[in-house]
Amino acid sequence: MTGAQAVITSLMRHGITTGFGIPSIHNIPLYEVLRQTPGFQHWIVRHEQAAGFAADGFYRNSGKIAAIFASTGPGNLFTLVPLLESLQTNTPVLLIGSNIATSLFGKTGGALHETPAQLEIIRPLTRFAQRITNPGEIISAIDQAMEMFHGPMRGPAFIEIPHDLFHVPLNVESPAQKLHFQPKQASTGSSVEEALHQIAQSAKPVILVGAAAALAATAVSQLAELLQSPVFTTTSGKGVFPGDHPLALGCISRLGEVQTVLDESDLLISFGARLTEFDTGRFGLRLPAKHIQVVEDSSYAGDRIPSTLVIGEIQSIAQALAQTVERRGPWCNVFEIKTREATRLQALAQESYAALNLLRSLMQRNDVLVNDQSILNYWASAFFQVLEPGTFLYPLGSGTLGYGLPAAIGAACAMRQSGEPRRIICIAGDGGFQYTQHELATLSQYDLPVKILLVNDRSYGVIGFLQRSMFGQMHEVALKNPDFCRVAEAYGIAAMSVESFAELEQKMPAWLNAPGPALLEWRTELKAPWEIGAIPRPAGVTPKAS
Ligand SMILES: Cc1ncc(C[n+]2csc(CCOP(=O)(O)OP(=O)(O)O)c2C)c(N)n1
Repeated sequence: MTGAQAVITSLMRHGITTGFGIPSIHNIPLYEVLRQTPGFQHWIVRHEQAAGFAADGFYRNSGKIAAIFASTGPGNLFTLVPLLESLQTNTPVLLIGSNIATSLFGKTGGALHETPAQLEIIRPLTRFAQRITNPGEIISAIDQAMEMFHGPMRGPAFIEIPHDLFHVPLNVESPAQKLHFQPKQASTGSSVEEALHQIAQSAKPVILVGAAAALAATAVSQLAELLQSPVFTTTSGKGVFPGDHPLALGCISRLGEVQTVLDESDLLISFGARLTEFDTGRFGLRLPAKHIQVVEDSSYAGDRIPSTLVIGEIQSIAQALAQTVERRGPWCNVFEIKTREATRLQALAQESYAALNLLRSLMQRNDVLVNDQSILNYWASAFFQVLEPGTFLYPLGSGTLGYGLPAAIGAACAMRQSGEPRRIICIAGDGGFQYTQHELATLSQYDLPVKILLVNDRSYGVIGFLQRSMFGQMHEVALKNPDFCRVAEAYGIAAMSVESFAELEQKMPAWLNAPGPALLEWRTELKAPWEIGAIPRPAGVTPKAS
């Protein structure tokens, strides 16, 4: 077995049977093995950045790990932003990247793609990174990456392989049997006891659910129902608790009603939630006097927000709490709050809110909404109702533009491989879309049925809003754009454009139900949710006095 065969055999042994990448001079031997491995599904993209985002979207939608294949220097470095996104959201992805030949190590200058300290550049954006110096190390490096993927702090792994080692035979016939991974860190009984004590003392508990609580969803629901406590989610956790549950109070990023409830509550119990700057109005959200934070690892929570940490497997901790707490009556009228808020939002008469409600009404429960970073995406974080886990993808780890389309491609590939028919919808602005617009080629090549809603305001709109708020003026935000419909059509993708909400309403069903990929360009100017008062403005985004 060669080094290249060891890589693919190890991946397959661990159930990693999907990869995104671009063949290159330095990793051709891997692609030769892939050619001979029909059980491995490889998807070619047009940029390594897209390979990284696609692997991220693939995992978030399916819970399955995908490999990213990239080559020495530029190829690997183009994955840096996706690795950052996956790192900050604990999303497992495995980058298999090459390096210059071992015979060229030790001296510098002139080697193709040579990159100073490649491993050291990438390592901080991973939770496991290893340089292979002997092909015999490949199998154990992939085993160690897998162990990290099953541990409490998951995220990206990088295995760097000098390209000559892909050809070198190993002294083993085939990798050992499947590994059995250590169970996740067990919780300490005293912390669960302490949590139970605080819950018993609390008269008005609220629950917050983050993405890391996905496996604990049933137990968290049981707990919420016993306590009759309202349940919020983070943006990443949307769908972990179904948005149409009678106790669901939506996403904390919308502040407003959230703050009112939190101010009244005396205890926050959060499960697998990271309280980010984006979700907390720049860390301005006031939390109840007590906060029990259930996480798998203390570094996931971070140390900006004080809490009583309960560390361990979230599902078993939630189960332990649900088995012990006593049933009680409601302290908060969730229905009334939701009705009041919906009336207030309707009165704002914003097409952004109406468009999201229209989209939701036309989508099935398990259809997937993948977000870029535009004004409509901020509205979606705050108000779009999500009904199932893994059906709302948002680049909260890095806040990067350009995530939407390639992550939607990853989700669509997961859907294609599982055979489960779902619609994958991507919302992006004209600015963000152009970061990874070239992935229309990937969509077209595989006929992946991603529906793109492109909101074209011919500007970096939200930045314009911030500039107006802070300085009363705008600068360098206006964009001269291509004709997006013609661009899509040039890639062989059906496209149409609408100029009004009435037209959007009329065309949306045909766009959503198109058999293959389809782009719907909505030419409009939407107000940012902070501008119109749908979300209170965080400190620092107050209108400039004229
Ligand atoms: C890589 C990257 N660069 C810059 C930003 C800052 N940024 C956030 S939103 C935004 C404007 C996005 O414009 P567009 O996609 O057209 O959406 P709009 O705000 O107009 O709705 C910018 C530049 C970012 N988030 N990511």
